[in-house]
Order: sequence, then C-alpha cells, then structure tokens
Amino acid sequence: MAVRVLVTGAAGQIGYALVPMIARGAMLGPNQPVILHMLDIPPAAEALNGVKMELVDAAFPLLKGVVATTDVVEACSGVNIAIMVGGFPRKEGMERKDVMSKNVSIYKAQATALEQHAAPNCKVLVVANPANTNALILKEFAPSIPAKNITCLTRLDHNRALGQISERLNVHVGDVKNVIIWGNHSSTQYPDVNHATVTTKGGEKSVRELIADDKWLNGEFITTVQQRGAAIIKARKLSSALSAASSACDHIRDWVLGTPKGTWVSMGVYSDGSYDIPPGLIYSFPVTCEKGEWSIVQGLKIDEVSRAKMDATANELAEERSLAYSCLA
Ligand code: NAX
Repeated sequence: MAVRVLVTGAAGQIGYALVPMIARGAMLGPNQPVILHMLDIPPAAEALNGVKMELVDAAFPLLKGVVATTDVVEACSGVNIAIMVGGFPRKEGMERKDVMSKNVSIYKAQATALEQHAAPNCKVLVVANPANTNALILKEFAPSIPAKNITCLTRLDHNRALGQISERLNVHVGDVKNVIIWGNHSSTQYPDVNHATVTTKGGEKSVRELIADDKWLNGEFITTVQQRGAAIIKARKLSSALSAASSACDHIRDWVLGTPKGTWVSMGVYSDGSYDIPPGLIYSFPVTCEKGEWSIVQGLKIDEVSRAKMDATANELAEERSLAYSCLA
C-alpha cells in the first residue's frame, strides 16, 4: 500500500529538492510506493502547481499520486508521515519575537489539522526554524498525537559533523559514525565527537585517537558545524537545500526502517529527562531506531566540558519555549 507523505512549504527550495528524493525512494526505500501531499500558501499556489507538473513529467514509478493544495485540511488528510518545511522566515529588521509569533500561529493551526485528519500513528518531522520550538508547539496543540511521534531535524548538523571528520582524516564518510548533536538546531548546538569512531583496516578506532589535534576538535570543528548554515548562505546566497532535503530523508528512513546495528543518529525528540536534560523540551539526542520507534542511547559518559555545552543549549531552548508561550498569551 502507498504511504502518504505530507511536505509543507513544498514550493520552497528545500521542498523542491525533497519531493523528488521521496518519489525516487530515498526516504522509504526502493519498493515502497508513495503518494505525495504538498502544501503551500496561496501566493505560492502557482509555483506549487509547477512542482506538481514536474513530478508528473519525471514519471517516477513509485509515485502513485500527488495532491498539491493550499488547504491544510486536504493536505493533512490520511497522511502517514508529515514533513513540516513551511514556515515564516526571519526577514531583515524583524525581531525574534515577531518571527516566533508568526511560526507559533502556523504550527498551532497545522497541529490541529494533523491531529484531526492525519492517519493514526502519523510520524512528524519539523524542519522549519526554529525547528525544536516549532515541534514543541505542534506537540502542545496536537495532544492526541503521541509525543514520541513528533521530532525535529538535527540530522543535517549530524551529517555535517560526519562530513568534517571524514574530510579531516581523508576517510570515506560512510566509515565515520556516532557523532552526536546535542540540543537546539541553532548555533548553540553541541557537536560532540567524544564517542565517535572510524572503521579502519585495523578495526574501529576512536576519532579522538585518530585526530590528536584537540585544539581543532574542541574549537574549529565545533564552530564549523555550528556555523555551516551561515557559510552555505554566504557562498550560495541561499540557505542549505539539497543537504537539508537529503538529511530529512535520512531522518525518516532510519526512524521507519531502523538504524544499522552499532550506529546511532541525532534526532530532536521530546526529552524524558535523559542526561539530566529537562523534560518538556524538544532536544537533540543520540538515538537508535528499531521497528519504527526511536530510543535515546543511554549510559554515555559526559565530561565537564560537554555538560556545560549541553546545559547551555538546553537553556536556550527553555528561553525559546518561554518566548513561544508569551506569543500565545
Ligand atoms: P523557502 O522560503 O524557500 O520555502 C519555504 C516555503 O514555505 C515557501 O514556499 C513558503 O511559501 C512556505 N510557507 C510559508 N508559510 C507556510 C504555511 N503556513 N504553510 C505551508 N507553507 C508555508 O525556505 P527553505 O529554504 O525551503 O527552508 C524552509 C525552512 O527550513 C526554513 O524555516 C529554514 O530556516 C529551515 N531549515 C531548517 C534546517 C534544519 O536543519 N532543521 C536546515 C535548512 C533550513 O534552513
């Protein structure tokens, strides 16, 4: 049976990169038919229709149907997976609170539509920024969707960290694993390599053993990952799109089909208090996935430096949550 996948903001640049990946099987595998539900706002309706035309023209064998609409109820009806890319971008001169207020109202409304019209057990991935807080608002206003079904994207940051290690060591990125992104998808995120390993001819080696340069690992590596989004904007004059789309596919694929044995990935999920991160935040943790369920990797040793960085990004998320709630008041 075809799986119905909603992509909001589908006429935007991530949407344009993402929908063909889904239609080709990059998200749910090469044997899983899909029906795409694409939502955007009325000013983008014509562009959205153009994307639909291109999807038809691409003649994807797995694509069993396309719904392109500006009606949120039609978009959410019967969807099994919802990828929330649509949102209000920060424009020059806008206060943080104004952007937050716009996104809070979008995510509040879309939460209700998903709760009422999506398929039972719909899995939700929020990509649009502020991703963690948008996901939290969605969770608050869709109380009948289990909290474990609502996540946000930090896989792009995770993949960026893998990419930096692989470039530095000149090894294939597929041989690097178990980096962690802790916290917020923002510049306070903490990319942690303390548990990361590389598969070498001589077996599995820790990244800290292979890269003796602590100054780079504790400094430039972290800031490069944190600031990578800004570096892409500077170079492309547009924000990351193909890497964001590809990471969204990775996030859902691993969630639905499982993580490889011995490998974890980073996902923004509802905190249960693991690693003393306050419950009630959507925070990025290392997780493994099996049979469509994620679980936070337990028992990792956290040193003092990591602790401080993990708490700092949690504090920022708590502040964002207060700001979001003040917009609701
Ligand atoms: P674009 O501005 O190209 O596209 C956004 C689309 O959303 C537009 O077509 C717009 O009309 C639509 N939209 C606006 N309000 C909507 C609503 N209420 N319902 C449905 N659609 C709506 O942005 P793009 O570059 O595609 O980025 C999309 C979002 O992803 C942004 O919020 C961006 O900040 C965020 N990102 C998140 C990343 C992550 O790792 N979590 C990384 C990439 C990206 O920066």
